[in-house]
Amino acid sequence: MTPPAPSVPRPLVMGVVNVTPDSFSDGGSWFAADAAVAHGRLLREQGADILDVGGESTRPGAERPSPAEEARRVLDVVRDLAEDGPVSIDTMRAEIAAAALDAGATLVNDVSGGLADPEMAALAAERRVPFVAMHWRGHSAHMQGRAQYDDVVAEVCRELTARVEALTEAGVRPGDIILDPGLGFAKNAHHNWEVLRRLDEVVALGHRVLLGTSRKTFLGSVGRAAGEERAPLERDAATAATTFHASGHGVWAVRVHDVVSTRDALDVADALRGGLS
Ligand code: PMM
Repeated sequence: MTPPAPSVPRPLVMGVVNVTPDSFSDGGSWFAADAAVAHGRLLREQGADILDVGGESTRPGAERPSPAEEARRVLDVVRDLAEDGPVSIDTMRAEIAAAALDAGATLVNDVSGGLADPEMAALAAERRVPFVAMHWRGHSAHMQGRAQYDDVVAEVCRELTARVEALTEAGVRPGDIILDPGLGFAKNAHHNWEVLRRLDEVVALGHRVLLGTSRKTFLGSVGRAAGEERAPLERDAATAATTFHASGHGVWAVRVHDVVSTRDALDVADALRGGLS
């Protein structure tokens, strides 16, 4: 007997390729271009649908690279990886996004949702590519001080809706806008859990939703006493648990460092919901 189709489509897997010396989760591991390309190819072999290449760490307190340095980090990596599959560029700078699209990227992932660079919305409109607008309240040096909400989910949805309005006014097609609630960005652990509990409200905004929980601090502290948090590389099982949860709520894609455990979580979700036998 053929199993019934799953009730919600399976999320895509976006594999993270950080070409940075200082990302919190894997800082420095793939800083050389050839190491980053090899890592991206491995993630693709493991089942990543899209590779997200970034050259700026958003870790609290991280210093921004110059535009020239960011370009130097990411463009060769994008060019190489785009030869054999979809690549997104994780940047807040329109000039880097433009150069990465020229190098073969097909999606722009802007953690500021177009707020950090006034040129970004026009670029996304002109290039007609999918554009990830993440919920953001300022650069990493300031963001944790802005983690203040009466109702985090309502406010995230309201602020994302304002981004959708600004982007569509600039000419971005609504169908190209992908929303991301921005876990860990101007949000403490309590806020992150609340967003995860109420993901349906973000999905109900009517856009594709990308979710990034991978190896974030709140997954290091869950179930652990202060001082006994898991290190970033020990957070993949907890990340997979959040992927399992997200897969039941209509999320379009999950952005993760570890593709193997993510695929396992999605396979389990599919099997339980009748998509695999
Ligand atoms: N998180 C990070 C970087 N880029 N992009 C999107 N759309 N969503 C996220 O949650 C997100 C992101 C920070 O994580 P990293 O330093 O491990 O890449």
